[in-house]
Amino acid sequence: MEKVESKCVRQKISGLKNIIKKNNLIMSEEKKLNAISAPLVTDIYTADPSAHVFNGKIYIYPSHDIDAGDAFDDLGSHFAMEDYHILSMDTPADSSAVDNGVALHVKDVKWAERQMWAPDAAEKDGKYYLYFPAKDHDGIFRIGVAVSDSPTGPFIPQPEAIKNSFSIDPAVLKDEDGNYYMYFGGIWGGQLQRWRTGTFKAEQPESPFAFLPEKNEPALCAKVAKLTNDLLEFAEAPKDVVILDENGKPLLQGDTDRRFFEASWMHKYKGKYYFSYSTGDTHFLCYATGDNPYGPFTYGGRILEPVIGWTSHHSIVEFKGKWYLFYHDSSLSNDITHLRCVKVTELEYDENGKIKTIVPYK
Ligand code: FUB
Repeated sequence: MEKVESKCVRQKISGLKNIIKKNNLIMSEEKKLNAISAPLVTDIYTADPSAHVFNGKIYIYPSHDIDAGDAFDDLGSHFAMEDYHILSMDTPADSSAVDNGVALHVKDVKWAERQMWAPDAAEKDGKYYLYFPAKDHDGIFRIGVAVSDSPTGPFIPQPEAIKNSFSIDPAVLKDEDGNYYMYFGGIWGGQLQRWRTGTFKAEQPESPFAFLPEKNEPALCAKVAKLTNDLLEFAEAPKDVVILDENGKPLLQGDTDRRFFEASWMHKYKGKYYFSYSTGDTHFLCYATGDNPYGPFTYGGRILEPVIGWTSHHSIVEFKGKWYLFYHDSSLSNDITHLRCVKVTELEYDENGKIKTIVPYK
């Protein structure tokens, strides 16, 4: 027993050291004190905040981080989340959010086994839909949906995952014409690279780097699919969300400061579609703009410089004429990766519709 424990601790420490070395992340008190915003809840760890305004109030659909004791690795095995709590706020100016308790637990989802990662929600005709990724009983990430009469749940899961769904980080846009679109996907532990040929590559050993394109090949894209009228299934086969550079060429896999990694979000500003995402191992939140929900999108710039912690994940929402970025960092726990806290700050555009880059610590 002693041996097993010390091996686990050794693994954790060496994983942590690798992450720090690779990414040169600095966890300093100084940085924390100069943060531009404070955690919205402090009694639980929360991350990946998807914010929406329903009935004039803000609801945040985050991941609920826990320390399940798993070793750190590049597949994100230590993100062992089991349930979702929905947060609510009357206005983004509130200094804290209300935690509305457990809205859905993995033990109540027949098809899912573990790792309830970043969720999102949508509303239609007074019903609320919680979209969430989780690993099924074969260790494959799928996306599920659960339904409630209330924005805070409890949510009743569908018995099966969404047909033909895969990978992680669903984000749903309700477009002005009444259509709903889901954006999703994530590389490395999010398994997107394993689906390049259309079927899941199950070959072992499982590595976050196997099946990725070469550096000089087009980057892997997030996916988009229109949803059926009942919001429970894909109405079409998912398509690539292509991001072009300033010369109209798709971003390359080696362009790690700009290419898609995970954490899709879509919002509209002055009639344009803004697709935003995380660059993962380079820790930026970036965006690209287009004229329709499918794109292609042209790279627009950075939204958020790196936060304390490895991951960066966000949502962008308008409330009473102002725009807000909901995001997370690890300042509450000082943990490098998986014990995070959600935050909010105002987001601004310049006169040409460019998002002004936010620096999270002054
Ligand atoms: O929270 C687990 C994973 O970390 C999310 O799905 C990713 O976007 C990253 O934030």
